[in-house]
Amino acid sequence: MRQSFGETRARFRDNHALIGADSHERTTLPNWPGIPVVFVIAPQMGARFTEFFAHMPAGAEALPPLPGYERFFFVLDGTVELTVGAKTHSLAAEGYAFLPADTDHRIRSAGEARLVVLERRYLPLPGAQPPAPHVGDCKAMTAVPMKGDTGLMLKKLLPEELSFDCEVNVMDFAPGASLPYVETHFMEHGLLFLNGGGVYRLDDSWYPVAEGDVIWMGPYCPQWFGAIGKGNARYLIYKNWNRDPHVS
Ligand code: UGY
Ligand code: MN
Repeated sequence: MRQSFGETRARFRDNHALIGADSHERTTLPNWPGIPVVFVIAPQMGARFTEFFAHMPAGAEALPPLPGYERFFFVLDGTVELTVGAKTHSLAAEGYAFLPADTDHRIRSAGEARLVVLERRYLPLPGAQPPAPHVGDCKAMTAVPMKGDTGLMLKKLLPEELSFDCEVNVMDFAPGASLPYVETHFMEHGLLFLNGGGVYRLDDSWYPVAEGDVIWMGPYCPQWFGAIGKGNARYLIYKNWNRDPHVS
């Protein structure tokens, strides 16, 4: 995207950040060999997780994250093959997978593919088994109204089990729909706009937002969204949950 006079919509504040594709900076990682990655959320900004885009060229292969870290990825473009143990899954756009910490796996791209990846250090629950790997297809899932509002439909991509220390959802707003109130909570969010846009309130600022934008919401960042436009606005949103705030 062309820019003039050094302008950007990117914002970085104490309790939130907004990063659009126009300010992406590609970098490299040892476990994503030959694969440009763009970190949009990282501990350096105060987050307790990472969110990044992986631009996989044809024939690339990604390795697992650091020991103790779990990984979620969602296919934005192209198709990848995920191998976990003896099983290989083919994941096309909107396919996704959760790999528990210390799960050996490989992600291969036959052609070009683009992923969004979330990673965090797993917080085990004493007495509970860690979660199992989980693979799904967002396109094939049935959405349910959020808090009774049929203008705001929700897909929960991960099983609702206490062994999971985070959730990843897709929220789909009809034109004109909004969050019912300004949320303020200790949990963090990493959010990617998949389609459409609107106005996002973060703390005391209101931002125009659109497809491709990423938002970090830190603990207690007041948050609200209203969809504007003729089409639906849809976002993928991570949240830490199922853990006491003393440890999460
Ligand atoms: O689950 C959530 O906290 C979600 N409703 N937050 C958000 O969309 N900003
Ligand atoms: Mn929230």
